[in-house]
Amino acid sequence: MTAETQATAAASGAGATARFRENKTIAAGTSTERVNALAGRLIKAVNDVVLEEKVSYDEYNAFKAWLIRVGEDGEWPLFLDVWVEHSVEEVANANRHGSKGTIEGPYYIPDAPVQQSPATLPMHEDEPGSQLLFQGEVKGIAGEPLGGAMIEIWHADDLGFYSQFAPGLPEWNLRGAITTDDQGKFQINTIQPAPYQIPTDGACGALIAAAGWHAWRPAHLHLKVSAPGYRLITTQLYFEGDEHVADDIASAVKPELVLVPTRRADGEGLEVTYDFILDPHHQDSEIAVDSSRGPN
Ligand code: MBD
Ligand code: FE
Repeated sequence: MTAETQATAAASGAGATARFRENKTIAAGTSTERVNALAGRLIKAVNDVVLEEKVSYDEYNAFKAWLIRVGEDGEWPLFLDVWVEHSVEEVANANRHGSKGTIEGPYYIPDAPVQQSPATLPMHEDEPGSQLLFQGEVKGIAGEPLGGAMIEIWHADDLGFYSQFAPGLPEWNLRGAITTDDQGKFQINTIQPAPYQIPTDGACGALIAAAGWHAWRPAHLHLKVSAPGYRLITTQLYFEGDEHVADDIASAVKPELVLVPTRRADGEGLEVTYDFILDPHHQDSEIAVDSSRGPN
């Protein structure tokens, strides 16, 4: 595993930046009024810090140098997803009734090979880490089982590395897209992910060290769950007893998302059960219908 230990912040940052450029569409059509309001408030917030904290030229120049380095290291996706995305997610998912969502983070890759449940994620034959059977059901908010729902799952290996962002790992290692059976049930065999430390050798790591913070996220599974006619949910699941559940650097843990694995009844390792409850799509359009009833 020497290749993996040579993973650098700049390499995974460059990968995350390239991924973002390929797949995210910038919200074209944001109105002048909205840009004025948001950019204006952001600039004012920074100026307020300068004035209230009496920021010196040395501090201002250190800040400028650091911002330049964030770009050089490709760490804008990492920086934003660790320190800002949780609030965006809170706004985006405030009106859901089903399962809790949380942040996507910088390491999602679409179009993983599709498998039907029961499935085993692609991994090395001697993949380090305890075996984990992750199982449950996908349903709608009335409890209706969603057969053929899609569960995209991705997670770090036992050393905390994500395939396609650290060198030396098979392309789809510990990544998959699993469809539920006609009862909406799924069984996914994988390994227990390890707690994850965000790269310490890049600009974000330098900030963390300079501020006396820690770089840890609790061990987590990343998921996107979807079914036709239902709202896709992006979420993560965590494990009770992990010390970083209580102080995730990315502020992305919610109590509903912390699972308690048990010894596996019919084999080695651990098993854990979680049901995903999806909101129907039409809730968004209901809002549109309601407002169309008004005088304008
Ligand atoms: C991760 O694995 C992650 O999930 C987030 C949010 C940020 C950095 C690395
Ligand atoms: Fe992650």
